[in-house]
Amino acid sequence: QHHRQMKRGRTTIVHLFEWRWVDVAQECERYLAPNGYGGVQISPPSENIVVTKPWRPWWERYQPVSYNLCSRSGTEQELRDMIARCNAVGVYIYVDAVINHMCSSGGGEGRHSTCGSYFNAAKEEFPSVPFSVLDFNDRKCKTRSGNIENYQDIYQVRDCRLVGLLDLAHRREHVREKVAEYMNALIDMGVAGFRVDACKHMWPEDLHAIYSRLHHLNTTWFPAGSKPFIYQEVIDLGGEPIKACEYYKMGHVTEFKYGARLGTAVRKWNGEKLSYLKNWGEGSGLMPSEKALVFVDNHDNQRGHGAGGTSILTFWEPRLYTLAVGFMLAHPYGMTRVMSSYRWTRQIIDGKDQNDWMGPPSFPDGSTKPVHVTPDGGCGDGWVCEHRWHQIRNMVIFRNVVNGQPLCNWWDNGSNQIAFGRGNHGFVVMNNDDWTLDETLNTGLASGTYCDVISGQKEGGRCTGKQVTVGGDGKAHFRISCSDPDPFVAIHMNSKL
Ligand code: LAG
Ligand code: CA
Repeated sequence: QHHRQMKRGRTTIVHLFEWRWVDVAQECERYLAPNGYGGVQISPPSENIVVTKPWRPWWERYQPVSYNLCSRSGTEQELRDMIARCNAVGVYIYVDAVINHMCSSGGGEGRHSTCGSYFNAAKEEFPSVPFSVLDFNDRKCKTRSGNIENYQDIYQVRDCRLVGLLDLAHRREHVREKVAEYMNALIDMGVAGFRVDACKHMWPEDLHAIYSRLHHLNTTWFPAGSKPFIYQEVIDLGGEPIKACEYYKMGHVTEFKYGARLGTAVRKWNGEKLSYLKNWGEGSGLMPSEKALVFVDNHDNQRGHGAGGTSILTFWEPRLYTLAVGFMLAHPYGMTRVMSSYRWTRQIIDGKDQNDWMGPPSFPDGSTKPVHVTPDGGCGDGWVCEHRWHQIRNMVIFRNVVNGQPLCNWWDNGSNQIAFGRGNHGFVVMNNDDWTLDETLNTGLASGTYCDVISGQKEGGRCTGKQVTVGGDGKAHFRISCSDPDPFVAIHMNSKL
């Protein structure tokens, strides 16, 4: 479950958070494939509870009531069509699998679910799966409230309810079978893997038992014998007894220290500097690169949920955000995931966003709005589409071009100006100081004139941005003013004029 199922030469996943399947399908064809994106993480496709207080929050999708494939993103038929169309253009689908729990114990009784399936949360009955009271962990959980109360106790973290969500008993054969059946239905439809939600709250041995029942990928699109790529969401910032490393043998693991620390460095908090990123990676205490799924922000911590805290950078601070994403995509560490968000009316009072629950752009009936692409290639109607920002898109291409090349020619000024290369394939220079960067640096690239893909790009043999001349000795002169629209420059083999 480790092989990063991705078309050759592609490296990066984009999380199209809350997008409808019909929009994902179109985006694969019209944008992701032509621009070298390797895959899409989709929002949970399973049927979930409909929450109306608050009104249709994004997090209702983390409360399944069955494994029927209908949600605010669309129907099973639309999901199937999306998978086939994305696969056809070499962009693979990774499903957000919510398997630790069902809906909240207070979810009520009835058919207030995305395809109208009946359930009874108080009685723990989910007949469409079916799960019944026996399939939940209640007797195993020892806390008074039945909820997780103390993260220092691994038994309650795994056997009690996460924020009141009915906790599935994965030790039971029936539960393993039903969860595997759900994941296998998706594999058979053609998905390439899973982001497994809330893995900290499940026992590694139970996850192993479930993963070992998974089918090989669909041979319409993948070589026979291919295994799904699995990346497990485990929030390990240190300080708790459950460690990310418990999950390495089963797949990749989300590296939450990445965004928290990178945000701190780019913000220059706690005396951090970009030059301190010289040993970024295992050397600075991150998990092994070949296990790490990395991201600057995710759907939780961009709005104060999950983990990471206030250092996390998001689209709300575009200049610093772009710099952080640029660093991530230029640096060889980890498997990279780009976030693609929607805007909401953020209202922070005493450090907490009162509207952190708000769902995607939607119509009054609660259905999700289509993603509208504007003439300039951006997105409208509240969709942010960070993955279409030219700097981010061009750095995804950069990462593909330099894939497999080692980090080299590191330079820094001891402060917040840094530069590094990737073999003889690409080079980046970043200036996060409050003064101009004006340096001649060894790029490792062949001599010639290159087009900076941050201020512009190569178009029809011409450069729409800054040009960089690399001499026969591999050296080039860079000048980045701290008031430039973006404080960094990136050049690569394919941006040579
Ligand atoms: C995750 N990873 O481990 C997801 O990334 C995260 O988005 C999920 O929480 C969580 N695990 C459970 O799948 C989200 C929200 C929570 C929300 C939960 C269930 O961050 O805030 O809880 O989904 O919808 C909500 C309310 C809670 C309430 C709970 C049960 O916010 O106050 O206790 O529902 O009613
Ligand atoms: Ca659990």
